[in-house]
Order: sequence, then C-alpha cells, then structure tokens
Amino acid sequence: YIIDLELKEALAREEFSIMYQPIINLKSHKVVGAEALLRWNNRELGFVSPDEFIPKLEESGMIISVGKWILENVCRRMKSWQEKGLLMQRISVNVSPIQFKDKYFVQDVKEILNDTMLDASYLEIEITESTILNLESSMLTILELKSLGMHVSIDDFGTGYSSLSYLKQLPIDTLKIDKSFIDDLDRDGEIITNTIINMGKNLHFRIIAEGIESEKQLEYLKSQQCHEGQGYLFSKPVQPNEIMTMLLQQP
Ligand code: G
Ligand code: G
Ligand code: MN
Ligand code: NA
Repeated sequence: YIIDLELKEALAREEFSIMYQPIINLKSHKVVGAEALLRWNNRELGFVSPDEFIPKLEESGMIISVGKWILENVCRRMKSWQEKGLLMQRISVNVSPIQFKDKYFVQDVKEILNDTMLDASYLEIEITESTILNLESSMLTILELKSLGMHVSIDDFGTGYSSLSYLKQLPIDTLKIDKSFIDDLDRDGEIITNTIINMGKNLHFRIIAEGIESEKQLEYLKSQQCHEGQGYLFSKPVQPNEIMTMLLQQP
C-alpha cells in the first residue's frame, strides 16, 4: 500500500515536520509551554493526518526511529529558543506506547538530552492511559525519566482505563483532560471535567484542558481553577517561528 511504501522513505526525504501548539496558563493568559505535533507532507499524497500514519508507524516499528527524530528535533528547538532568551517552562512531546516500551527508550532520551544540552526539566513527555496498563513495567520507566528531571503527563485523560490507585502510585506530573469532555462544557455537561479537576488537584497534578474552542468552555475552566489550557480558541498548532513571535510579543 502506498502509505506504507512512502512512510519508509519519509525520514530520509525530510518529509516530516513538527508544529507546536501553545499551552496557556489560564490565570495569566501567558504561553507557558507548547505541545509538539508531528506533520507529514508526502510528495505523492500531500499532507496525511497523524491519525492515519501514526498507527502505521507503530505497526511497522518505524515509530521508534521517527520518535527519536522527533525528540531530538524538539530538544534542539527548545535549546535554540532558550539561547535566544525565550522563556517557556516546558515543551511536551507525545510518546507512543511502542516507543515508551522499547528497551532503549530511556537510554535514547539520555543521549538526546546530552547531545542537545537541554536541561531535562524543560521536557515533558505525554503518554496515554493505555501505556501505563502494566503498572510495574511502566513504573520503572517513569521513575527513570523522573530521575533525569523530566516531567510526565497523561494525555487524553478520562478516555482510557486507569484506576485511581495507579494515579496515586505513579510519579506523574500532569493530567490532560481529553477534548471530548471539554466539548461537553458547551452543552452544560460539566460533570466529568469537574470531577477530573477536583480529583487531579487533590492528588497534586497539574491539570491541562485540551481542545478549548469556546469562551464558554474557558470561563467554566477558569471558574474551576483549571491550571492550563490549549485549543483553537488560543491557537492552532503553528510553525516554530510563530511560537517564537508569540513568546516575544507577550508582556
Ligand atoms: O496533531 P493532531 O491533533 O492531528 O494529532 C492527531 C493524533 O496524533 C493525536 O492523538 C496525537 O497525540 C498524535 N500525534 C501527533 N503528533 C505525534 C507525535 O509526535 N508522536 C506521537 N506518538 N503521536 C502524535
Ligand atoms: O491526542 P492528542 O491530545 O495528542 O492530540 C492533540 C490533537 O488535537 C492535535 O492534533 C491538535 O491538532 C488537536 N487539537 C488541539 N486543539 C484543538 C481544538 O481546539 N480543536 C480540535 N478540533 N482539535 C484540536
Ligand atoms: Mn497530546
Ligand atoms: Na489528548
């Protein structure tokens, strides 16, 4: 199939790029971070959605090499922003369960941090609930990442299976409330979002609301003192230089 064939050459042909979506502190309205999102512009197919090609990278195992490329690219970018004096607390990178479970993952991360000379505390990795299904093996990896100084967040939170006891035991920093629950806020469905915010705060997580598109959603999240948010209401994912401009323009 053409997607598979083209994906094999995508790294070498430099068809991948990374966009950044700002993450906003809901009190100060300042950009405090950004999520890196992979894009693929293929010579034959044009832009292909990550929802389509990431599963293929995972099935073929190519997600390991592409994932390494993403991490290296993002760390290099963050370092160069810092050298220009731009202040951003964190840069977040999605890590596939396949990459997370690879036995060389932590070693690769260490090498990338060394090579790019980025302080680990600026890097946050996003994993999903399915990644932590096996508590014991994911615990070890998370502890190793934490000992490097990195942050770890649970992405799409609320859509998968994760027991409350897992949440209490894992040294996780951040919960990202899945967009589907933020969508519900427009229809007066606050119950899940409200529950996640309260529980998350009691467990001392930072809470990020994903996919904020309306003022109504934002007002509710602010009233509940949700810490941070991202979504089209603030900005869609943008080119790296546009993130730079945003950081330079904020007071
Ligand atoms: O960027 P977009 O919202 O279209 O992303 C769609 C899906 O692809 C999301 O689930 C997102 O987590 C995933 N995705 C985007 N970029 C990356 C990436 O760099 N690595 C991994 N593993 N998943 C990504
Ligand atoms: O699964 P994950 O949370 O990593 O996916 C993030 C995806 O959500 C990205 O592909 C990004 O483009 C998309 N996204 C971010 N903000 C919004 C939003 O406000 N509305 C919609 N529809 N998608 C969003
Ligand atoms: Mn994400
Ligand atoms: Na998400």
